[in-house]
Amino acid sequence: MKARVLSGIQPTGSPHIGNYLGALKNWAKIQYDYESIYCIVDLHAITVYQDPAELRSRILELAGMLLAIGIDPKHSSLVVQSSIPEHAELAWMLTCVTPVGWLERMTQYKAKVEALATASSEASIGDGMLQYPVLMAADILLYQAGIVPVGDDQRQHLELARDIAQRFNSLYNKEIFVMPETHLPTVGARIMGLDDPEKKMSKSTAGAAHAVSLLDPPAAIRKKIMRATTDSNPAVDYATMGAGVKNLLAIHQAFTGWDDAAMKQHFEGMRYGDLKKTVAESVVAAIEPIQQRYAEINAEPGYVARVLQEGAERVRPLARDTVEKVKQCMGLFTP
Ligand code: AQP
Repeated sequence: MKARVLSGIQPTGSPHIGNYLGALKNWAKIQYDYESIYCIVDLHAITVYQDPAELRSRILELAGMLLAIGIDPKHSSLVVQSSIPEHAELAWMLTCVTPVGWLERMTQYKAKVEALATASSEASIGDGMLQYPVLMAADILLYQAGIVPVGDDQRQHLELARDIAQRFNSLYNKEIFVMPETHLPTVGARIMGLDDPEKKMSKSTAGAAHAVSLLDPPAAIRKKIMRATTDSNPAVDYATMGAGVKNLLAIHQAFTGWDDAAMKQHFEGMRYGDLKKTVAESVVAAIEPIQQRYAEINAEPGYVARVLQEGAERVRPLARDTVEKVKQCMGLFTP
């Protein structure tokens, strides 16, 4: 039997090259080696207010994009999280065994709270934001996924999922949950914002020059990369280069697959204008075929919705089975 893989992405905006290089590209690559479940995590998205009409259309846009980057519905189950109620059901049961201190220590929670507190009133920080990693643990443990391919930024959440699984198993003295492992790509694991290379590229970060979306037309991609923040040097110097230049090189390397020696030989001493042009062309070349497939997928009415329905039907029995086991284990009512 193949090991089971699970990963998720939030429909919080157009997927960007950070999502692609840190996660999605790898999803498409490994799907044939595992039994894969890829989840559009809309319940996670609503931990921050989302305009309902936009959220609805982004879910379908993201599903189409996942198919366009190569997720093959014959091999992978593509699922919208809220279409399987067991995600929320298991999350509640796990919440009850998770010490609140574990959640308060999560760096992503602290960063999001800080960003929201300065942007608006503190009242907009919902409890869902604190519970976010418990819901993520539920996503993983619901399907007994052994492998969870995520970007480097999600590593802490994955460790928490393991801690929760371990705590549950030992509290109830039963091996209910499979221990999930991480699976990280080596290059491009963390892509930073083009406008601020100290912060990771994010779908929901405002700013026209922050992220390259997988749906950006070539002219917009070139423009954004030409405006990327570098440093006060005129040209690439591997000994002293700052975070912005490192980020551009990481993007190029992840898209082309060049090794470190080839990268250094090509870019050492190159002026920043030329560096940016080279990177922009490698990004455009990689994204154009994805955009073509996206257009083809959307030209077939009802196709994306059908894939999502089939995905949900395939995984529902797994989800039901885990929730029944957990309910029995905890002494909950199981008629
Ligand atoms: N900048 C990044 N570099 C590498 N990987 C990244 N991922 C996200 N940003 C980067 C990976 O993409 C997958 C899906 O991400 P997500 O939508 O679940 O959540 P996120 O990490 O919060 O992504 P964003 O783009 O930053 O979204 P918002 O703005 O909504 O918070 C994950 O595997 C993640 O590691």
